Formats: sequence, C-alpha cells, structure tokens
Amino acid sequence: MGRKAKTAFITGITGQDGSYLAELLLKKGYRVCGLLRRNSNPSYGSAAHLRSEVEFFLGDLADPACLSMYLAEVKPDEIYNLAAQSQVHESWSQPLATADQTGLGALRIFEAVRNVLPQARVYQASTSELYGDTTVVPQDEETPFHPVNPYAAAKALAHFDAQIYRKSFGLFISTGILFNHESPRRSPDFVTRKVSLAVAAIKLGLKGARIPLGQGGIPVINKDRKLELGNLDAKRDWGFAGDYVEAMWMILQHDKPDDFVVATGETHSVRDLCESAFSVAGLKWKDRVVINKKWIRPTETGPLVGNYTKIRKALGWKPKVKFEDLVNMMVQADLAKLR
Ligand code: NAP
Ligand code: G4F
Repeated sequence: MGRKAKTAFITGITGQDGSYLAELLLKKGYRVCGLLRRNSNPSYGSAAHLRSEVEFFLGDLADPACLSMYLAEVKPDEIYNLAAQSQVHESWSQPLATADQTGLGALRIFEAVRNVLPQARVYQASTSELYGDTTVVPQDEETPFHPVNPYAAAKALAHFDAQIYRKSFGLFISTGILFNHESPRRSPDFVTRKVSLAVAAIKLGLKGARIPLGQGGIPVINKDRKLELGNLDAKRDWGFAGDYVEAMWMILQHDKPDDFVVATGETHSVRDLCESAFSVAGLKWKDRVVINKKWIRPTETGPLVGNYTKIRKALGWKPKVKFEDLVNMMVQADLAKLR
C-alpha cells in the first residue's frame, strides 16, 4: 500500500504565492484546499486556472468559527497561512483592517490549530518588512526587528505569536521571513508589476481604456504617457515567487519548527528596476518615469538584503531566478498579455 496523500489548507490561495504554492502541491500529489473570500462577483484571482483541482471553502480570516470548522472538516496535514492585507502603502490608509487581517488573522489560525488540530504543521508568512529601518546589512534570522509601518507591525504580532505558540503549546509552527518576491502574477499594487505593465503599455502604444489599471485602480501610465513612481532610491532584495513557494514547502518538511530567511542575497534600487525593465523593451527609462509624491511613503524601509545561509545549509534551498531574468520574465509576460 502506498502512503496516503497529504492534505494542505492554504489561506490566501487566490493571491500570487497561494496560486504558485497550490500548483506545486498539486504536482506533488497533495489534496489542496483553500480558503476563498466571498465576493459579490465570485473571483478566484490567480488560482482561477486551478478551479477544478482545488477544493475551495468560503470563509474569512476575520471569522474564527469558520477556521475551526474547516480545520475539523478537512484535517489538513499542513496549513499555509498566506492570507493578509499585504500592501504596505495601503496599510497607512487601512491600519485597522491591516492589523485585523494580517496580525489577528494569523492568531486566529494558531488558536484554531491549538483547539482543533494541534498535530498539524503550520507555515506563517513572515516578511523582511519586519527589519524596517534597520542599519544591519545583510539581514538574517538574528537581526533585530524595527517595523516602520502598520503592515510590518501587524506581521510582527503574527511572527511573535507563531514563536510563542510554538514554545508554549509545542505546536509545529514555522515562519518564513521572505524578502520581496515577484512574478507575472504579482498585483499591479506593487512596484515591479506596476513598472512591467507600464513598459508594455508604452511599448505597444496603448491608449484610453486599453491602458491597464495599476496601483489603486489608476491607469499605469498618465495622460502624458509617463509612469508615476515614488522613491526611486528604495532598495529591495527581489526574487521569483515560484522559487519562494518551494522554500515554504521545504520549511514544513523539516524535522522541527523554526524560522528561516528566504532571499536572493542581492539588492537593487527601484531606479535599477526601471532601467532594466525599460531596456527589455528597448526604451530609455529617464524619458518615461516621473516622480509623484503620492507614492512616497511616510517612512521607508531598508536597504533590504537577506542572508539565506540558514535555509541553504539546513534544507538545501537556494534561489534559481536572477534579478535581470525576473524583470525580463515580467516585461515579456505583460507584452504578450497586452498585445
Ligand atoms: P497577495 O497576492 O496580496 O495575496 C493575499 C491573499 O490574502 C489573497 O488571496 C487575498 O484574498 C487573501 N486575503 C486577504 N485578506 C483576507 C481575509 N481577511 N480572509 C481570507 N483571505 C484574505 O499576497 P502574496 O504576495 O501572495 O503574499 C502572500 C503572503 O506572504 C502575504 O501574507 C504577504 O503579506 C506575505 N509576504 C509576501 C511577500 C512578497 O514579496 N510577495 C514577501 C513577504 C511576505 P482576495 O483575493 O480575496 O483579496
Ligand atoms: O513593491 P512594493 O510596494 O513592495 P514592499 O513595500 O517592499 O512590500 C512587499 O514586499 C514585502 C517584503 O519585504 C512584503 F512583506 C509585502 O507584503 C509586499 O509584498 O514597494 C517596493 C519599494 C518600496 O520601497 C516603495 O517605496 O518600491 C518603492 N516604490 C517607489 N515607487 C513604490 C513606488 N512602490 C509602489 N508600490 N508603488 C510605487 O509607485
């Protein structure tokens, strides 16, 4: 008799990471279940192509009753808590919703696990935003946290509760402190996708309603056909989401629960990102990018760059896609999509 297939329960399955993780687990033979928010117009987001293979459960991280009910019903071996209000800029406009979904939402999952399914393994999506305005470079698992926005504060609550529930109740809760990771499925709320969509729209000469909507539902290029950005000096460690969901899975296969930094070890500025992305389409970024103060944050993070030695040594994980290849992948995907 072969071994019973494992069951995974993913919150945030309609998002970028949730969809890549669901694909990975389906390939590995898992039964994949996902929490889906009710919407007046049902939307499966980035997981739409997996609708026939994934079992969806209508619910919300705001509701502890549904979380306990689904864990008791599905009895997953592994729970991946990826759901969050994940946009940093937006966390200043929606600080309470962010604290509730991103911070308390995780705590509700841990409580449901403690009460209903204490044998389950849990992955909590922590973030390099926890390092905030750190001056330590590069950052690793021992680097102190200095959160500087409501999103990071909410993630800090979730991260510390993950460690507290692990130590206090002996639960298998691991965290991945993931640095920025991107893909053609990234929401245009984030700078990489905002840039790749704008490059494609400019290159293809799109006009009017054909210009895709970007951050905050605003067209990705303005009436002068320019891309409006905030801080070009901000530095991030950008990797590929497909590589990072493999790290999430490996973290839950480890023999003990722990915390792991997942990063590329390289940092680039938003200016570098613009230069690379526009050059993929044979364009000069300086002619096309303007600063709009609207996108400059009250406080800035970084420079962020992660040291992934611990996960490389313990689990053999390393990133495969380099920055230039990631940017090329995203611009090519948007050119194909908008053409
Ligand atoms: P994303 O694309 O923004 O996806 C967020 C997901 O959370 C969506 O499926 C969303 O559902 C769901 N969600 C939000 N609030 C919810 C609620 N109250 N109840 C149920 N579901 C809810 O995020 P991502 O980039 O895939 O990131 C995944 C996780 O990793 C997030 O926790 C994020 O904070 C964290 N993280 C991301 C990065 C990164 O660079 N991508 C780095 C570090 C950590 P809807 O589709 O219904 O909105
Ligand atoms: O793409 P971003 O919005 O991502 P940010 O804030 O780093 O957060 C992402 O990564 C975190 C991991 O570190 C995750 F936890 C989080 O959930 C999310 O996935 O902004 C990147 C940088 C920032 O420094 C921002 O100030 O780009 C700068 N930026 C400059 N102009 C802009 C813009 N960001 C956005 N979104 N839009 C702009 O126009």
